[in-house]
Amino acid sequence: MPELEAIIFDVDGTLADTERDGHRIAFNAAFADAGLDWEWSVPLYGELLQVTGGKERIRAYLAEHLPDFSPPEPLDDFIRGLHRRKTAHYTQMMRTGSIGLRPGVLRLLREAMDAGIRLAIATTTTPENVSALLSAAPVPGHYPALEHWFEVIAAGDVVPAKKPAADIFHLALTELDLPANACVAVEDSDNGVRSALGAGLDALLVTVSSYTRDQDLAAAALVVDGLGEPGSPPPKVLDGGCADPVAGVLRDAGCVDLTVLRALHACAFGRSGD
Ligand code: XBP
Ligand code: MG
Repeated sequence: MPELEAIIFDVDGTLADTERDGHRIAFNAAFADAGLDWEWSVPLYGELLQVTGGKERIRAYLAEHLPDFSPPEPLDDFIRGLHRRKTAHYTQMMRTGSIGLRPGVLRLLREAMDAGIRLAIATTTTPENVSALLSAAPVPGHYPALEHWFEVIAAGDVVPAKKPAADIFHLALTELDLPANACVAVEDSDNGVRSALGAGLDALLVTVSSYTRDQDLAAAALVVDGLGEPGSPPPKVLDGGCADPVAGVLRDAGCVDLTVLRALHACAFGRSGD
C-alpha cells in the first residue's frame, strides 16, 4: 500500500467558511446590481447549497422559486452575466481579507509542506475565488504566498460535472499523477463526500462547517468539528468508519496533524497502522 504522498483539499467550507458570509453576500450584491429584488437569506442559501456551482445554483433557484421569471436576454447569457458580477463582488471581499482560513488550516498545510507532502485543491468554485482567498491569507515571512503551496488547483468549470460527481477529484489525481490510495482528501459537505469517495479517496476527513454539521457524512473515514490547534480543546469526533482507531491518535495529538492523517490513511486503506 502506498505511503501518504498528498492531501487534496476542498475550499468552500473546508479551507475557509466562505458560504454564508462570502458567496451568499456576493450573490445578493450581484442581484442588486442587476436591479433584481432577490434576496438569498441564510436559511434559503442553506437549501440552495445542495446544488454546487454558482451558475447552476442560480438556475436551480429560478426553476424552483421563480418558474415564471422571464430573463431580459437568453437565460444562459443572463446567468453568466449575473455570475460574473457575483465573482467580482466575491473576489473583492476576499482580497480585503474579510474571511480568513479556518483554525488549524495554515498549521496543517505548513506541517504537510515541511514534511514533503504534496498539496492540491479540488473545488467547485471559480478559480479566481481560490486565488483571491489564498493570496489574502497571511503566511510567515519566509514562505511563498499560500497559492503557491498547492501544486495542483483543480477548480470550477474545467470538468464536465461538478460535485457530487467525482470528476474534479479525478482531475486533481491525474494532475498529481497519483493513485487515490496515496492521498488523503479533506471536505466539509455531503456533496464533497460523494465526490471524493466516487474518486476512490477513501481516506477522507470531513471538517463540518456552519452549513453542513447536520448532514449525513458517515460514509467518510473521519468526521470532526474542525482541525483544532495545539493548546485549544481537541476537535470533537462526530462520525466516520475510522473514528474508533483514529480517535486515540487524535486525542494524543490534540489536533488534526500529520500523525492523525497518516493513521486515517492507514485505516482507510487497510494497513495495520504504524
Ligand atoms: C462550493 C460551491 C461553490 C460556491 C460558489 O462547493 O458550491 O459553488 O458556493 O462558487 P464545494 P461559484 O465546497 O463542494 O466545492 O459561484 O464560483 O461557482
Ligand atoms: Mg465545501
